[in-house]
Amino acid sequence: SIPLKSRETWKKFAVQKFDSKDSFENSFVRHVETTLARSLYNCDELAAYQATSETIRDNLITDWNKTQQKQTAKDQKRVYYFSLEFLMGRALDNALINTKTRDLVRDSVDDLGFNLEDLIQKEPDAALGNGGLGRLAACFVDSLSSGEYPAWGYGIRYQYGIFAQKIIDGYQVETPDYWLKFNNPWEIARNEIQIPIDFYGYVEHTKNDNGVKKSNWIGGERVIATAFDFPVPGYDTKNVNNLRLWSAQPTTEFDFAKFNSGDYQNSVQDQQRAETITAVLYPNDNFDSGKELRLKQQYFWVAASLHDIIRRFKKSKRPWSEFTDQVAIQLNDTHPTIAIVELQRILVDLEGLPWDQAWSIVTNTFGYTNHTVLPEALEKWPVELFQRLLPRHLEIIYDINLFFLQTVEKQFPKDRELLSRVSVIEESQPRQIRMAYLAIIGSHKVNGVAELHSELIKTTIFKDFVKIYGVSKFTNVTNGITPRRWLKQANPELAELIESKLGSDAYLKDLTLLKKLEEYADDSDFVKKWAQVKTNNKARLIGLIKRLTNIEIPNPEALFDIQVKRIHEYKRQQLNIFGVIHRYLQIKKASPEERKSFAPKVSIFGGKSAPGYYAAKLIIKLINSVAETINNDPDVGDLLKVVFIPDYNVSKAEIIAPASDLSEHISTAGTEASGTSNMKFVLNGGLIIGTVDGANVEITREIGEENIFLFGNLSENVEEIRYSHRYNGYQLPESLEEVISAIEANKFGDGNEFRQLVESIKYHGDHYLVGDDFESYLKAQELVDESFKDTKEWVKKSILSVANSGFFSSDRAINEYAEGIWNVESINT
Ligand code: 73E
Repeated sequence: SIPLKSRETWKKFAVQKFDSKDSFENSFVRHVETTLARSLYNCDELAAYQATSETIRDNLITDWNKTQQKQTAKDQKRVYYFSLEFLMGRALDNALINTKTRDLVRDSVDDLGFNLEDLIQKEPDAALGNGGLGRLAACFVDSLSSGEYPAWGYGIRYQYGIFAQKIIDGYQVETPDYWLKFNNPWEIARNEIQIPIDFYGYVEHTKNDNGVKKSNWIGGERVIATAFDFPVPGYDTKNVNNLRLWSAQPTTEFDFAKFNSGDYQNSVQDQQRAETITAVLYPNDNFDSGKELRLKQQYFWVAASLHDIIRRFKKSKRPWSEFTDQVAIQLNDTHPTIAIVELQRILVDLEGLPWDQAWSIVTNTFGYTNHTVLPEALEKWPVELFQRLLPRHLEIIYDINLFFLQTVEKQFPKDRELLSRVSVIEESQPRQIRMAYLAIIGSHKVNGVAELHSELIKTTIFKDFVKIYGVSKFTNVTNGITPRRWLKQANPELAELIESKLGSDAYLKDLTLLKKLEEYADDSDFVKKWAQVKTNNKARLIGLIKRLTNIEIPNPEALFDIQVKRIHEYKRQQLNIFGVIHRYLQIKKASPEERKSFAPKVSIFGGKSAPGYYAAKLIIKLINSVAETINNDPDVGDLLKVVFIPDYNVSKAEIIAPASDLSEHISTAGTEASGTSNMKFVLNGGLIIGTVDGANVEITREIGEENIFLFGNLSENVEEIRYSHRYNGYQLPESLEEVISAIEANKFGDGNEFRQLVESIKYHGDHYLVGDDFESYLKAQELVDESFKDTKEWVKKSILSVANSGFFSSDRAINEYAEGIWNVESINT
């Protein structure tokens, strides 16, 4: 470190954060002229965005450094959030809001000849995630920083985020998202952090001098993990936490055997392959594709993160027995489950701890969050693949399983069925490793993400484990969203109106303060302003739709009915579009006089399908075909418009969520673990039509059932109905038959094209219960139409919903994790 006599010099020149227009502008110009090597003559909007971001970044790094120093000095327990996805979206606007510098920066860039809103649009979305799971991780790091928890996120710095979606002839076409094409001001490359990660190879078994068995894994391929740090500023605090994302690089060590045999070309090429590990995010939501490269990503990221954490722990010179006083790790789904095995390997093979002591440390370190019960999403890996890629880890998994099954056998003697049901190894062809079971066995707490879901996992997929471990190992933490991004940033007008009544912005840190808005639900001046904000937000969305699709929405007073989320049969966009077709047929049948009684409506869809998910892609095509017919039918006019917004992402969600009158959360009951867009829409004053599924249940409880439109079969009946479909047959309701006939009669393009979609419902069991819920859905939609006609009542529902949505802040969720699972405290307590 720096000698004492030099420290005064350092202190004299300690970096000053900008805190005025002058100091901002000074830094901005310096970044344009030095960092970007430009000048006032060639500073375009992109350069201005970058200079602005560099200036903010300087402030963040200053606080980031102090935060890390403070956390190190305090030396308390830290939490590490392991997630294969962080769907962060844009950073600039969020940083301006969280550091409360937005007004100052807006005025400064105005002085400099730019418009802040335009600069913000220049930033590419950091779209390193698929959907809800990745966005949850992003909301959680925001809340961890805002709540001043000593916390790090760990993930992968994919070079390509989720693909960009184009719609061509109504079909989804995927194009690569090379989000790093310009210099990314929001990351700090830590080239000095280089962690070797091994794959393949073999295991050496030896004995030490005392005759104790030792295992030593000799890797066969090595890559280097380098760190990229993303500062995560909290709201209204100087606390800036770290999100560390790993990138794969080739080793500089050479394969000399190949090199010397004259195969220089291949030797270099092998090394180049290292980079593919972190090249691209797998674009499947709620689906396990089981590809070798995916498992490589998982081990690469987890091994690098654990190495980092252990290095930090070792600096404190504590004994291993204190590891769990210093470290909590949360597994965001099973994707990082191999961390359980890797930590056990490090402790036993490298640190020489006895198995049982190591295992106790491991299980007390990890917590596991389950996000889905869908069988096709539950991760399994072929034993054979593990044997090749991670041979020592497979041995350890066998041992973990053996010891686990031995205790089960003691507890439930002679129940062979039970043993085979709960074994980590599935005795199938090929044999597979059940990652969820490994995650349960290696963690001290397992949680679901909404009450209904957490109950479901206890009674279905993890039932046997409740019997074995007792119910207290299983808990619930209902998801949440950050009100900074999803209210203040996405809906500045509503935030301002709320602030005017609550007297401060304190609700952004304690969202339950919104409750006070109830007092104004009948205040006619407030109601009017509230409605005006919604109208303005709808106008903003109309502009976006026009830009992206060229579709004109003629009537901003129409009911905006929105469903934006990943396209999936279980989320039932098909149910929605069938409802739209039904409405269309009703309009067509009506006389011109009768048509006047229809409430004008705009049906808005958006979302990506996994590239290989044929049924979901058909749904997108159907929506676009229906849009084409309806939008061009003069009989319909302004009564109904249908829009598919292409390339749904976080920054589009920020414009869409504030503009809904109604949003749809209509999954087959028991399939959507939580949902989080439901929370975003409610927080922005939209009402919901939904099934009794996921967090809809708690939303209903919080905002009152008079303020939500529920419909459909309940989760406890779904299995029985499916069974009955299979063995007793079933009949679709006439209303749905009529819709299907219209599709088959080529009313929306070539009906033949949608045959597979139709047949899965008509003849192949209707797994998602579209037919069973259709009539109930239509009834709920009728109720919506009725309610919407009474504007005053509708706005009142909207206000009361927002007033009672405080529970859905991710701050609340994080506090629950901290207390109930991590045993971690905020730095100020
Ligand atoms: O209900 C959502 C939930 O709100 C759930 O489907 C989603 O997680 C959200 C946050 O808890 C989710 N994504 C995945 N599993 N559940 C998943 C699975 C495999 C790959 C990618 C994503």
